[in-house]
Amino acid sequence: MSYTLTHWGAYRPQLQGGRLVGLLPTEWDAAPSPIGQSMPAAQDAPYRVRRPAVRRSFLKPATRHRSGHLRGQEPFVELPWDEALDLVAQELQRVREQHGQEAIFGGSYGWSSAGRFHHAQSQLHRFLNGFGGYVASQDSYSLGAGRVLMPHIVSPMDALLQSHTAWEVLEEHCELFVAFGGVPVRSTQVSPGGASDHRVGPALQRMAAAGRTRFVNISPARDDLDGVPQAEWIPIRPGTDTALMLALAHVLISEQRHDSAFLARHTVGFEAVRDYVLGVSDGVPKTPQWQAGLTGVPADTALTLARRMAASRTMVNCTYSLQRAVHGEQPFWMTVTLAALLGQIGLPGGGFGLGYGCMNYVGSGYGSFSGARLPQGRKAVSRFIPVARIVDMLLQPGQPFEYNGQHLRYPDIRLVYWAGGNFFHHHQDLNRALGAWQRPEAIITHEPFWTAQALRSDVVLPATTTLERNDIGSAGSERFMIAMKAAVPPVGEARDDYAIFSALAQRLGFAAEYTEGRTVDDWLRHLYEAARPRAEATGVDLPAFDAFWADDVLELPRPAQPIVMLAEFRADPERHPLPTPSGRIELFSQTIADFGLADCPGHATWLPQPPSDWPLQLLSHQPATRLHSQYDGGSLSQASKVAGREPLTLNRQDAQERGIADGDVVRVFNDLGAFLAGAVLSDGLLRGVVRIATGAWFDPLDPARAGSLCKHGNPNLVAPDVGSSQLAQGCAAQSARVQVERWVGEAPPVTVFEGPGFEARPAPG
Ligand SMILES: Nc1nc2c(c(=O)[nH]1)N[C@H]1C(S)=C(S)[C@@H](COP(=O)(O)OP(=O)(O)OC[C@H]3O[C@@H](n4cnc5c(=O)[nH]c(N)nc54)[C@H](O)[C@@H]3O)O[C@H]1N2
Ligand SMILES: Nc1nc2c(c(=O)[nH]1)N[C@H]1C(S)=C(S)[C@@H](COP(=O)(O)OP(=O)(O)OC[C@H]3O[C@@H](n4cnc5c(=O)[nH]c(N)nc54)[C@H](O)[C@@H]3O)O[C@H]1N2
Ligand SMILES: [Mo]
Repeated sequence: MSYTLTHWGAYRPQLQGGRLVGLLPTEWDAAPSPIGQSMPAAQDAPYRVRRPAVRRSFLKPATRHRSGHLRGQEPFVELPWDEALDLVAQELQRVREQHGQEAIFGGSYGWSSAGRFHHAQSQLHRFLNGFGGYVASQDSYSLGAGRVLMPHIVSPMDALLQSHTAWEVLEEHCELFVAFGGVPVRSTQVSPGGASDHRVGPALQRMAAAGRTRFVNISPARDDLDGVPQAEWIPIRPGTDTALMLALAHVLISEQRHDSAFLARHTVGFEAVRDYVLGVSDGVPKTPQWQAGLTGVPADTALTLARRMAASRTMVNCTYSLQRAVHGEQPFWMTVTLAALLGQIGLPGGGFGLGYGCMNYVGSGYGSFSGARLPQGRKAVSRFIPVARIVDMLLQPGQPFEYNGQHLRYPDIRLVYWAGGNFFHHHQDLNRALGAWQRPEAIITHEPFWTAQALRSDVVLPATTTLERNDIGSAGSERFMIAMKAAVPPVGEARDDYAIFSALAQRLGFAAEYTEGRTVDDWLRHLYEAARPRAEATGVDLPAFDAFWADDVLELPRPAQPIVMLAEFRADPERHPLPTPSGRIELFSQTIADFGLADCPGHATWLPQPPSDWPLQLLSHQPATRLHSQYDGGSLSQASKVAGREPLTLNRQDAQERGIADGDVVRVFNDLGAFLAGAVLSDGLLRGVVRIATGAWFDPLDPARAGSLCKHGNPNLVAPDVGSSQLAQGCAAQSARVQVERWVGEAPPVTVFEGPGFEARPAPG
């Protein structure tokens, strides 16, 4: 029996008469993800891309570069592979000759699929580097603010995430788990590269049963700690957590409950923080009373919580979601500051977490060794943008912007090449994005499915899914490596990204460099063997490739010592300094202060959300029934829809005031745009907050009309396209304010899963 690996888990493909009929959970996974159920039917659904396709006006040389405004409104013409590849190669060459390498945007953000070799972004970046370079993107939508902030104050984000204290250590030692944003088990279904053994749900269950750890869920939503039924819920207004944390700090400092010895030896900048918290520097003491008006958390609750935190072995966790907002740097910085005041960083069960409940691998207890990886070639172009600033880039070529203390300018992009992402899923303010998307002269996308992005591309090349190809499945801090074996043949004329880029490299004269003369199976062997010495250096003894491939599954060893984050630094900060300028935790960062940014000063600071007249805060959380937009058409996601649309949770009273009942179609809107959704009424969501999962495929009522509403429930119609701050420029999707009303009359049906219109090829001449 062979296996496959997805971001949401390992499965055993089940075939009947050569057809994929199911994905069975593996024997070792105590909490397999149901998302796999969605995959078999999607394999050959109507929204599968079967053949290379070109947008009608792009096929005609006369209108090719003057029809960007028609993207998403025109039928496609299917072409034989050779002709589609000739067209793409010709466009790449033309843009390079006329505008240079810096006119090619290959940022191509997105999760694509598990599997180290067929990782679409890696293939694209290797290809474009071989071609002479491209403008890249930096950081992620997930952790834009965190990735830029954390190296200044503790260490790079990846190193931190891989060294989160193991759940088993928390089980034994943690007395109080204070969870900003909760620890939603639904998000821990995934790990980038493949959550091969789901550990968080079971760990929470054991902790709930043992009763040794008290859990406090500080979130607008009760279900953010649904893994622990007895968890205490402190509802909080979104975007205000920093104020509560500052008040907790106020109690600790004013009652002398802070750990002066830890602060003196392991941190810099305590004095600046103390003066700010006590109000010495700005005249505003950050008391429990002060925060109550901002957060909605009663002063007493804050006071008691601070004392409990000081008296217990306490883990302070903050989910990524808090930093995906305007001023998103602050909750992360303040989480670290608060944990430093408690002085338990580096102790088992204490300190801080910046991602428990965000991914399966965070706190898994496995080492960071991530196995095989495809070399991406030499970077010939150094130009980049912070990933979430793509629309600014397309709309404002040549304009200056700030990023991490650098004064940069946007390049002038003529060709956009994408493989493995869905821009019309992940980007904010889609109406503005649609305008920007008209600008490039050519947009090329590889996709297995007719996503909103594929529908708005000029050339769409059909990519295989993981089920249709061999690969090596492995991810950092995960338990298993998987020999992923093709279960079914490619659908239609789909090819894997490697085959597509190889054929293009052939046309463009660098095939030998790109392929190094290897077939896919040669590459798998090569990449695996190249990983063995790296594995050995981290104490992991990998068997030879043939043994791995024959065995299907390889279990990686757990480190001899359970992982406790920053334990060495705690024990001896002189011998194990942090990679910050001071070698210590920077509660005050001179570097950041010297950038002189009003929206990110030199220490954690209360900065309110931008003012707004829209009455409700819209949170867009990660979906339980899919990964982002992937498999939204699948059975699991479809079964979760309400009135045929993405469910929107409203507080019962907010709904009743608006005459909205359970199951109604509602319109969610602000000055940026609007979408329809299916109402779900709840007592477990704070008043003034509405919440919808991301990932409903963008489905405008009238694609030809600017500002058309989305019939299906994509929250990015109303989420603002602004940076978290001038420091990080991270995605700030959570800072959305809206109104909601009941939709009267017949609601338009969702049609996005029907795929595009096709047209026969025009007769020559
Ligand atoms: N409003 C709002 N927006 C958000 C967020 C939010 O909280 N709120 N969260 C943000 C976050 S954290 C993230 S990470 C992003 C996610 O945004 P994305 O990563 O762009 O979303 P996915 O739906 O995973 O898109 C991956 C695409 O790759 C395709 N694909 C899969 N395998 C292959 C392959 O082998 N080859 C090729 N060529 N294609 C493949 C899939 O079909 C899919 O369309 O969204 C962000 N957007
Ligand atoms: N099943 C599934 N799991 C996933 C993903 C997926 O698509 N599907 N995506 C993965 C990816 S790419 C990422 S980056 C991670 C993201 O992990 P997160 O960003 O942590 O996930 P979210 O669901 O956006 O947010 C978690 C909760 O935070 C709460 N929250 C939002 N804003 C605030 C706030 O201001 N204050 C407080 N206290 N709480 C707030 C919301 O109620 C929300 O339910 O999830 C990963 N996990
Ligand atoms: Mo993400």
